[in-house]
Amino acid sequence: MSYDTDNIFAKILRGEIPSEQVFQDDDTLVFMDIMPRVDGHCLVIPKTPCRNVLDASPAQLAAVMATVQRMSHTVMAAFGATGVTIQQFNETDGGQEVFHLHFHVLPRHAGQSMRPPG
Ligand code: IU
Repeated sequence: MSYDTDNIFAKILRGEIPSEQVFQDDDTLVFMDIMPRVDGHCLVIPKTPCRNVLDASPAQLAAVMATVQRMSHTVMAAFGATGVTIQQFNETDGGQEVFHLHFHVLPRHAGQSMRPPG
């Protein structure tokens, strides 16, 4: 499958549409999900084009996962969470809606249910 340079996260990376950015390094960007399923729900993406895990290089996966781990600690501390859910979807039939690789990082609390998508 190909990479669509007009996907919404590519536009965020180019600064063409706004996002609430909370962290970046040379290889990755983190911003808050616009439809958060829990408080503190953020998304970690690579800065380079990549459709999803099926399309990712080992270097992209390594960079993104390092940031996922870092942000897991950050949002757990920031939101007083006692756990973290990490979600990731691939292709339409796998639940993917935006076709630029991203990991959801969701800080969690005891007994807390997640709001449904959208
Ligand atoms: P996916 O199923 O993991 O591909 O869902 C995409 C996510 O991107 C979903 O949680 C949206 O709320 C989120 N999102 C966003 O944060 N900013 C946007 O402009 C758009 C979607 I469009």
